Amino acid sequence: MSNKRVKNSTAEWRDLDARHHLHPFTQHNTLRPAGARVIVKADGSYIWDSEGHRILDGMAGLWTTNIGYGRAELADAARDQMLELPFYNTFFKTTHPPVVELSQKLAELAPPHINQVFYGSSGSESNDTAIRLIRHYWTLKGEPNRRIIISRKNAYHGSTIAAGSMGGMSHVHQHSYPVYEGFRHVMDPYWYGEGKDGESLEEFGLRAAKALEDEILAVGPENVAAFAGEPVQGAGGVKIAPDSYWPEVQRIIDKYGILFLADEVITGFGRLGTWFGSEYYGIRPNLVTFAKAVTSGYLPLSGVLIDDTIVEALMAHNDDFNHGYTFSGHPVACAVALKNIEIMEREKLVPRVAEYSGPALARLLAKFKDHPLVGEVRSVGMMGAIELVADKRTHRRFDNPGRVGLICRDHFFHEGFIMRAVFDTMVCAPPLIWSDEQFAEAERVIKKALDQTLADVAGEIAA
Ligand code: PXG
Repeated sequence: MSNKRVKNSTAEWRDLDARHHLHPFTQHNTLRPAGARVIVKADGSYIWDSEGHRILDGMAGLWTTNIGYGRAELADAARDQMLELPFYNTFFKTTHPPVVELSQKLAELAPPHINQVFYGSSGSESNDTAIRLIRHYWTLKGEPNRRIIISRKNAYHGSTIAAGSMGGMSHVHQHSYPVYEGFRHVMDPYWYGEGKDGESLEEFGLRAAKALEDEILAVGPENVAAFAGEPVQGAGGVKIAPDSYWPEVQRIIDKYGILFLADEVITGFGRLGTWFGSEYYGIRPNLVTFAKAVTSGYLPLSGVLIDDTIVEALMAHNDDFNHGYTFSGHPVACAVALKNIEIMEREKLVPRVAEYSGPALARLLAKFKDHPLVGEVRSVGMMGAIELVADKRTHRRFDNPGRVGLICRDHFFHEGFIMRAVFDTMVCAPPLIWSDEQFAEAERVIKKALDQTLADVAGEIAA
């Protein structure tokens, strides 16, 4: 690979970055003196920094590069489309071949009752679209009081004010007070953190689902528009619901006749070993939001898959749905998405997760469950987590949540591996292309980094 961007200018890039670039979700007064890491190139499952370190990417960029880096076919698809039609809008009764072809393809991959797509460029935008569409639907149906959307604590649905309000992270709400009204947050199905002594996984799953029904009854079913949830909470810490949870949630949704929004920004496009996480869990959402891996991150693209019930309501009225983005259905992003999906199909990456990589990730994580720092390991498909705790027996956390996670994350990085710290839970979501070589490399690095972290905090661990 060419190394053309790696010069001896790391210090200069860091300096310019500190002076001119504000980063997302960052404490700038600590980043500035330390300096940002400069990532200069990537290939396959690896990234390289400006000092020449090769790093195994256990996070697929940010839950995104499912087919891995360095795919020339995607660059060719983008180049060809840029020369043919780099941009045209889809507003005023116009369309173009890439958006039509991608929509047809997505309708084919989505569950049978879903046949239409509305596009944006980010997951946040797609959730904003879904929120507006849900409320518009109920207005069209003559039930305008149905405004409340119930989601879950620790959910991440994006950073725009509406998507951030629907999300359940208090530190996201902090900056946008007052958060939009009309959202309620119920407990997330997080057994390791919320399960009671003696409560089985199955019982806990039913209790977590009941929190939804309790909230519906508390606010009045006639006021509830929808339930929104990620099939597996990603940014919240790879929280995987017990088997009893989703069927019960679906039953409650059906009982009260509310809409169901599945946020598949992370679980879409193969991460769980099915095209969508809804298929994995056997749930029937009315709306599915997607982003990230639809293009494997090579270009920004997102959307909402919308079921026939909602489309029929739109078709039955003359009202406009006054919503859209300049880049809704951007032709180059759509062309890249089509090529990305073609590659996933050709290389059978989705069944590969079900048959090979998902089980391999589970085996890898299981090797660390007896480590003195580790409270629990869990995974589904190519999403995994290692919980770091001060006391394995009682699940007691370390003081100052997040501190030990960052220590561990830095050890990972120095060993040439990226896992993300969600407070003290280390999470991973590797590209779907990992082979035995990457799993073996990850095993060596995780062992080393966990041991180094243990040495740093040994005095805080329960005997
Ligand atoms: N929904 C889900 C489930 C997400 O994970 C979004 C919506 C918003 O997508 P955009 O494209 O607007 O960022 C996301 C994004 C992290 C992290 O630290 C996760 C996300 C974004 C940034 C950081 O894990 N997920």
